[in-house]
Amino acid sequence: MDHTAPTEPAFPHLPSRPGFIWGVSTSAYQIEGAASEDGRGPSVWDLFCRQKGRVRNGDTADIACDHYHRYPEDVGLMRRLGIGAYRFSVSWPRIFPQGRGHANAKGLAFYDRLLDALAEAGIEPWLCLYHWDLPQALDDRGGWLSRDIAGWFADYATLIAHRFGDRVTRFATFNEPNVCTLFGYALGWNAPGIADAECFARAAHHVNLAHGMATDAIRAARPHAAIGAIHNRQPCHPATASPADTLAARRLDACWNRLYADPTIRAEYPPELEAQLSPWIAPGDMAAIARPLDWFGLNHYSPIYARAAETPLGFAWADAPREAPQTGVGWPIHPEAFRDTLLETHRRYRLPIFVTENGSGGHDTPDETGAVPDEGRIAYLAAYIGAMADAMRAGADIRGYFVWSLLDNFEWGSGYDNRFGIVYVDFPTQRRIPKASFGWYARCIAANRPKLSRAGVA
Ligand code: IFM
Repeated sequence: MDHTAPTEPAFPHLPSRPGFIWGVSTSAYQIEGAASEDGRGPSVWDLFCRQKGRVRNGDTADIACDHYHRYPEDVGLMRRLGIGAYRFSVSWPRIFPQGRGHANAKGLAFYDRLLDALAEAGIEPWLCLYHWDLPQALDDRGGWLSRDIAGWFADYATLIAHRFGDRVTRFATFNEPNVCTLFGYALGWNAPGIADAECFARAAHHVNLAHGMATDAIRAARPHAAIGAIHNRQPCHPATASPADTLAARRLDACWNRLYADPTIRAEYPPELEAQLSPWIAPGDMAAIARPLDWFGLNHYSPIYARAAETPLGFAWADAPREAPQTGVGWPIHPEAFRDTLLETHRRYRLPIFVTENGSGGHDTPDETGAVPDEGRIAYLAAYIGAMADAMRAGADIRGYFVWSLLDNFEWGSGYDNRFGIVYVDFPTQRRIPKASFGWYARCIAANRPKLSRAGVA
């Protein structure tokens, strides 16, 4: 097998698709650090991390990967990987320390520097507006519970599109709206830490409205932008075959897989949630939410499980069956579920799909030689990329794949314990050590690069 070292899995070969994009993803809050530098305002996560017991080991993202200062080294790593695109998010509180009003020139200048470095490396920037770091000043005014936030978000989108749209074509409005609302407003696991069914429905609807208004704002500022949103879609299974657990899984599926993609692309809410949402829906909202989009961002890791419980939404997370193989952080490994999710997403939404996150978490440590062998992650990536190739052969329109993540980073409530990077970060020194999976991914990309004919044409 070409390019394959004896001990590593063969590289999955994708069906030939000219222009297929290989990339990596990160998010601002998880890597940037510099939390109070150059005028950045606090986000809801800065305060959440300071509440006792919210984040493992009391970790904060004040420094994180110090990417704010070390971005040239990180872009250098991307260049070594041979990727074509880098998905990152912009920190709303770095741009608008108060969430709106006065824009922070130094915050904007940071993203100018990053975009220039990417251009220099020949890497296309994919810019996501929101990866969960809501400005605290807006939360103080109600945050996602306030309908006004849709307009605040659209104003932020307008500024970003005007400022960076000369160098960015690919814009995403939200990353995983399901996680930030479900975990942040229904389960209380993420910032701002609310556990209330009514708050969840309000927040969800306002996120959808904000998505629609921001889509229009970007389009108005940059008519040639390619706009999408990024959804985490995973099969939801009942913990047991009981009718109560089956209903719980159906409700989790509505909240997790359909509550955002269905209204934004199909102009309809899941029937299971209509009663909870209807008090917040004003005339004209569904048309304002369902704006034309250019692509679908799919994040996928593993199936999830639900059981009936007396919680605000009537379900609770359940453990995966014991016999299922698991990643280092205990997530089930099920590449066939990825293939099926890709096919189902293709059939349901009919948009070109980019896999914007996929990867494996673990508790990696350097060995005695200083190398970081992560064979488990390599096996995971090989199996999942292979499953993606199967979905492509079965007809799914998949145009790109981004690994989560370039770097070990601040993994929300798990702090720095769970490492998803293909580059190890030694947080006390900020030294970057490419893991074995980094080399594997680089070789996988190279093995799938279109071969040039003698005439130099692919
Ligand atoms: O780290 C997160 C990311 O922020 C959103 N998607 C899942 C990743 C792993 O948990």
